[in-house]
Amino acid sequence: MRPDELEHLQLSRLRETIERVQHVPFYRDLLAQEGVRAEDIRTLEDLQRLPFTRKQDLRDGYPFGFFAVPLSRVVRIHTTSGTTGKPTVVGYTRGDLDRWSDLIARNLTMVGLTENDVFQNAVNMGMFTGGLGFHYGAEKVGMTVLPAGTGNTRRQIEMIDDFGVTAIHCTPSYAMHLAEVAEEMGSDLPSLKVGVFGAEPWSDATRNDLQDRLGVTAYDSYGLSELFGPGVAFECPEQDGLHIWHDSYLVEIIDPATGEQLGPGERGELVVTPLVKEAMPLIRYRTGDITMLLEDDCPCGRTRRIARFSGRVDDMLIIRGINVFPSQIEHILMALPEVGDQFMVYVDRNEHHLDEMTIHVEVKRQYFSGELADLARIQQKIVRTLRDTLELRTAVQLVEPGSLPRFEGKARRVVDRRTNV
Ligand code: DLL
Repeated sequence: MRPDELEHLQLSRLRETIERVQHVPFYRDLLAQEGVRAEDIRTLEDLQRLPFTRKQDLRDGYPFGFFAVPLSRVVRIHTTSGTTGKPTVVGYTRGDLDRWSDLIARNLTMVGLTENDVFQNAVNMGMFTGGLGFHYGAEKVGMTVLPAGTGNTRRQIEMIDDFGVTAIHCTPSYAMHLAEVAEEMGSDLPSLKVGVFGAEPWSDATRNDLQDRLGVTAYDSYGLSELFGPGVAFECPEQDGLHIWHDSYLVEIIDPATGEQLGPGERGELVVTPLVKEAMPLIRYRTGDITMLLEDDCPCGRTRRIARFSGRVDDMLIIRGINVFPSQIEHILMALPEVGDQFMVYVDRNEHHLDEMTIHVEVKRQYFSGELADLARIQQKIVRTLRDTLELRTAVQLVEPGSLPRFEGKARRVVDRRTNV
């Protein structure tokens, strides 16, 4: 599309989005307060007159406060981690599902996949957007899709071998584990040629490792549930920065402290206004992810791109592809009467390349000096409660009250010891 045509399309879709958010009380009030109407948006520069939306706002609207259509038109719901107890809820109309799978299909096509490929989708198929998102995107390309899900790694390797799988989708850390198990099983996975990896940050060193060990070309895939899910940004065969579909997402990089827009080459927070979302339109959504616009156009001809992600503006952790906020852990622990004043979270990557979270928890004095059986019961209760909310298995170690570090300033309760992330 010519740049002027694209800009025209973006502007008209932005205006439509502003009309659509009028059905969401949060936006109706906010825009009225700021005195902005759809007809005031004359150029894309005017985007800066619009307010930001934060994850906290979505939390305040839990569960359906950000839906711009009646629930009868919402045909699917996904969730992702919230910052405290409740998850962030996202909804899709039938049209949304169609547009989302289209975006993923475009990405898969961009890296050369066709209906002749066999695609193993080795991520969680439940509320996580990565599973069904890629499932329908890959089906739309016409690939032969295996909804393999996670776990049972030896069986996954057998499927790759027996079914002649050519492309695999999973988190990069699970891909490392797959490589290791394949080596143990003596399989060099001759059919595999493409790896699509995302949902968590990963380095170029990990990419080289995965390409060598799995025999694939490995592509970075980025997205977040609030913007449909995966499919927001994706690498092309140049493997040098990620492309965003500008007809569907309006992109800004801002200084997270001031909210000012930054230019190419300046690192900041990615802010996205989705242009084609119906059930849950958003304006200037602050992703919390740090990247920058790259200065020059990509040799592939798709012009603009962003750098691979280099961190978060907040303290969100990604453990085995699952987002975890330290505030969630605090919220869960502090609601348990047996838990004392302090806790510490340690994150490691084990020898099988899998993430592990260990939480040291102080218990109240009366429990600590009590029966051992009681301590075991408390420990199990904490593990269970954390697992139910975070959907993640954690190791919990109970410790004596007063034994964990105390902080004078901002508490630093998370020690991330993973290297090569
Ligand atoms: O992780 C969607 C997804 C699924 C993307 C499968 C790619 C593949 P959420 O659970 O909402 O959605 O988590 C979104 O994960 O804000 C980033 O912090 C992080 N993230 C996702 N992809 C990447 C990536 C899915 N390629 C959050 N590099 C985002 C770095 C990533 N971080």
